[in-house]
Amino acid sequence: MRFELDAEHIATENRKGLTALEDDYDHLGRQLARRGVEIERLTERAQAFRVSVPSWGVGTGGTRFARFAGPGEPRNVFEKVEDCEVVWKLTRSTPGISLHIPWDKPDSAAELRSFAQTRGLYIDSMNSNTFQDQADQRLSYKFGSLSHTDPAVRRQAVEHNLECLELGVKLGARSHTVWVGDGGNFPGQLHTRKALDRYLDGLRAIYRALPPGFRLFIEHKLYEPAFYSTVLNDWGVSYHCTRELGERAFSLVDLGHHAPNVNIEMIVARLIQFGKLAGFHFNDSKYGDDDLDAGSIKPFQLFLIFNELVDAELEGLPGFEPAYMLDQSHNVTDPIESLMTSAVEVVRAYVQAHLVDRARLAEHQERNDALLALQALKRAFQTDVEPILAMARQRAGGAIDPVGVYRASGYRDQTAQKRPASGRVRAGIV
Ligand code: RM4
Ligand code: MN
Ligand code: MN
Repeated sequence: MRFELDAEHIATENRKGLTALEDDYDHLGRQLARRGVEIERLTERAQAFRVSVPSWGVGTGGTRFARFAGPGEPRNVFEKVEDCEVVWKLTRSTPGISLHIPWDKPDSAAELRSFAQTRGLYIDSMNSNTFQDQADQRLSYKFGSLSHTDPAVRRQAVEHNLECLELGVKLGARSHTVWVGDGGNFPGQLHTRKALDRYLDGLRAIYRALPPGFRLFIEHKLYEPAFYSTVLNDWGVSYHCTRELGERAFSLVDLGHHAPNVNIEMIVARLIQFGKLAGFHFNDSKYGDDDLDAGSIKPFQLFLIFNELVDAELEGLPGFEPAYMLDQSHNVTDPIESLMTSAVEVVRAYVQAHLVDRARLAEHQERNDALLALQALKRAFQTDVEPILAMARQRAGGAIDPVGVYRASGYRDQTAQKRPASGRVRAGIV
């Protein structure tokens, strides 16, 4: 029998915290009213916010040293969807799922699609994988895929992407993300310009096959798995490529794919300005592509990114339609708990960014008052919006305390029993 984390359990747990929440919510409401902000408008926005969950995020990750399997890991895409459902039920922000092919390739697309649908979920985005060799694969990606020197390898990589698109249509997805591991480990290994030309040619073939209504996202990354150089190394190259491709190609920003100290909010603002921002893979990092939970290291950066996004949203910039997704990997936490935590942090940054007094900020900017301009941002960032987030979740049928309710449900113990072989199955993480 399927173990359900049911509405009854959530409601029972919520009752324990509801009085305190209402009290905090009323108090915050009065505070915000003094600032001319109506709390209900923010709660509505929090409730409407959506961020997609990566199927590969519900499994345990691993480093290049080791992988420590967690109990009850999903063994196939259907079990991954079950875990995504838990994240959705408790946070009420994550109905979309991002799939990785071939890790998540179903025998029947129709079956997977309806499996998700009956749970209130949908397949949002496809991701191709040409950074690993699969057991049945003819040619190796050891020295690259779309940019490989051998045209036969390039063709194989393109074909894999076309297969993802075909499957994506059947699953009802709306975007396709291409991230490649192509690059060089040593100076001289790759001809820098020729490699990019070959990569772009491959992308053109994928772009030409893009189904109606689909958007193509490309994802830059400065290093790893290649340690000296990558073919799509930064947002500038990414921007160039999306322009070369056409109006349905966009640059995706994974927060872990930049050098330390890079001003990512500036990159976001520029891509918005140039009409080429695809959206995000949210996560956090101290050094590189650490794939830690969103907001765990640099919450102020996350807020500043949302400050740019909300600014564009409020201005109603034409074509501004960012796809929000999480992309993280968990080594020491329960993946479901980490994904819920990240989803909450992303909504938090979004709501805080809506608290920025933009008229004031504009005045400070006009007068070159750097101090008060920063204060305008800090005031929004330092507002504790937790009661808004919790109220939004609770009203939508989610949990006031997602991690607490999840732990009390016993879901992990149940899946550990139900999925005994899971420890041996690779969840598929890079
Ligand atoms: C990469 C990149 C991609 C993701 C893989 C698993 O570093 O972030 O988005 O698909 O990892
Ligand atoms: Mn990513
Ligand atoms: Mn990454």
